[in-house]
Amino acid sequence: MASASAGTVDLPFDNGTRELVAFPQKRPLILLTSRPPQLETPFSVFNEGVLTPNDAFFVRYHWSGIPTSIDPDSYRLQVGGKVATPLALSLADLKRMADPVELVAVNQCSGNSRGFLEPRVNGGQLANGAMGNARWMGIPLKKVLEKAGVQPGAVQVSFDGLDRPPLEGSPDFMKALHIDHALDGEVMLAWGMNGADLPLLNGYPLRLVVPGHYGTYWVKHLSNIQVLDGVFDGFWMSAAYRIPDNGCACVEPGKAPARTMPIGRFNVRSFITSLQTGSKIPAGHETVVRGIAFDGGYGVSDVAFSADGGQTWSAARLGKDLGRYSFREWSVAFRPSRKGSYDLRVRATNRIGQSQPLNALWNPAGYMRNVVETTRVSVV
Ligand SMILES: Nc1nc2c(c(=O)[nH]1)N[C@H]1C(S)=C(S)[C@@H](COP(=O)(O)O)O[C@H]1N2
Ligand SMILES: [Mo]
Repeated sequence: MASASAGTVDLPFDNGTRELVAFPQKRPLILLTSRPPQLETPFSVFNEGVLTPNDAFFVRYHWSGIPTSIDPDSYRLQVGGKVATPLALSLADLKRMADPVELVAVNQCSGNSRGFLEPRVNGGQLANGAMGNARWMGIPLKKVLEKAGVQPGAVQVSFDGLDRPPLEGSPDFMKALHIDHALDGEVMLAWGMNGADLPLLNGYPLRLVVPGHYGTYWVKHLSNIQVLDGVFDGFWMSAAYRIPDNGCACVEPGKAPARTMPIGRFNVRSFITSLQTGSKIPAGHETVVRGIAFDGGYGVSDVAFSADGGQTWSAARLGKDLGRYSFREWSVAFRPSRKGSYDLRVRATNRIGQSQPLNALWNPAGYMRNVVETTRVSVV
């Protein structure tokens, strides 16, 4: 499926050398695995604009049995279980069922940034590129569930896509949401991404968009929705994608959590995008430092910037508000007089006061990393 390598990049952790490879509809991206395709966005893309272009958007799959072509005319979305009327909907049915809605929202893998964990943990050794921000177009999931008629006693809704495990007996990738969440009017069935059809590798022709929630719930090539009268117990809910059930989703490094729960909303993160570790900037001149921040949907209220490794902080200016699920751009003017090395840090806070830890938290699966990042630059 992939074309030839377009060079390599070195991610800043041990064994971080990766090939850049172009898959269909994608520019060369950082290759984690090729079967199934798992591709990370080069971090420089996040400085190109607040929306992540479709051809640069990361790709994550669990099983190699992914669809390689889908006929939009014969595609159907099945809706069944505890409903009054089971449905089999074509794309045309979905597109005329309700007025389309658009939402700018971040999709981020639970294991984004896992490669930076110390001690290291199993799983895809990702840097910070398993995230992206797009303008999604579709209809609220609620409209489809209402059309099917959810029956009393519904507890959860499960979602399955067209991909399959390569071996019988391996658990099909399926996810579930509580019925109230599924009916909240925000969870979307999306066919559009940044004004175009979804790329095949991002879930063509239809995917779930679960604003503010980790990418694991954003089921691609969505083909089957079942309303359930109990808690879905499939592997990818009951065993995988679980976090320590405590306030920090963290444990002492190397320890196992006492209790776990399904992963949920994003925590708060922020990044400098205009400079990277090793960048050189001139002394005695103003450099505008820029970046992005986001959270699980309360909205970023403040971004603080430090040029002295976190001893003193000043407020960054927030950019245009594209909605509480979007990346929020920020910028700050930095005029260093002293030459030498500077540790630049950014720390975002959201509207309910959640922020980022100064020291990295740890859990066995390497989920939800959101430490305050440090970018070490030289002033010359
Ligand atoms: N059908 C299907 N949907 C899926 C997955 C999958 O393996 N199969 N992986 C999920 C995970 S873990 C993530 S992080 C997101 C990634 O979305 P993307 O590949 O469009 O970036 O897809 C989700 N949806
Ligand atoms: Mo993920």
